[in-house]
Amino acid sequence: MILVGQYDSPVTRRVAIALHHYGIPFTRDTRSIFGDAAAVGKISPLTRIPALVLDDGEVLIDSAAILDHLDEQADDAALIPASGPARRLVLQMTALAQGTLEKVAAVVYERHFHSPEHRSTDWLDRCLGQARAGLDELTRRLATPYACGATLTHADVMITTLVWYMQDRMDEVLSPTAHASLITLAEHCEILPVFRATALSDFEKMPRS
Ligand SMILES: N[C@@H](CCC(=O)N[C@@H](CS)C(=O)NCC(=O)O)C(=O)O
Repeated sequence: MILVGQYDSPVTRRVAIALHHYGIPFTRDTRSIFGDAAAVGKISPLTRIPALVLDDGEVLIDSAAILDHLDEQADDAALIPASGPARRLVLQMTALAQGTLEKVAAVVYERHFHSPEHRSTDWLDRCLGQARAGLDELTRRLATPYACGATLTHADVMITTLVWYMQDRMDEVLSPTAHASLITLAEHCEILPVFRATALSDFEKMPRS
């Protein structure tokens, strides 16, 4: 199978980390959604990443929908419990982290695509406030040693790739004190082999504005 997307995309990275964790072999298509938009659009209908091209040619899009398929393959080894409150907890923590990422990405895109005089400060303030609220709530709900308790789950992966993205791109609402527990969790996860396997190559970066 082929994972389409560069690793500066936290949601692409989270799929890659799950693939490594499950021991599922894959190759990569690292063409850029910006520099190679037409080529990526031929594979991924919304010109978004990640997309996963299965061995029979079927194309899956959206990290959550892709992980749903990979979790089925992984069965008992899945990074999420099969059912019940424990599953809901992982889904909700993951959704909080993914929703926070969406607000952070909205800020990054607004600043990238609009010159300062054309940016909406109302929109930026709203997104920054939502991102801060997401981080605050994640911090409040965070368990130890992992986000949802004793074992690594999709929530840890999403939080870690979110923290990495914010530290790299837009860290103004990520507080070293208020959100220290999220940063510590991310540091702990980043040294695990399955996370290290998804280190970025130099070319895998959205151009800076
Ligand atoms: N909900 C989607 C979000 C996908 C997404 O927004 N990907 C970004 C990269 S992190 C993207 O492709 N952005 C380009 C665009 O939306 O035009 C998922 O989890 O896969």
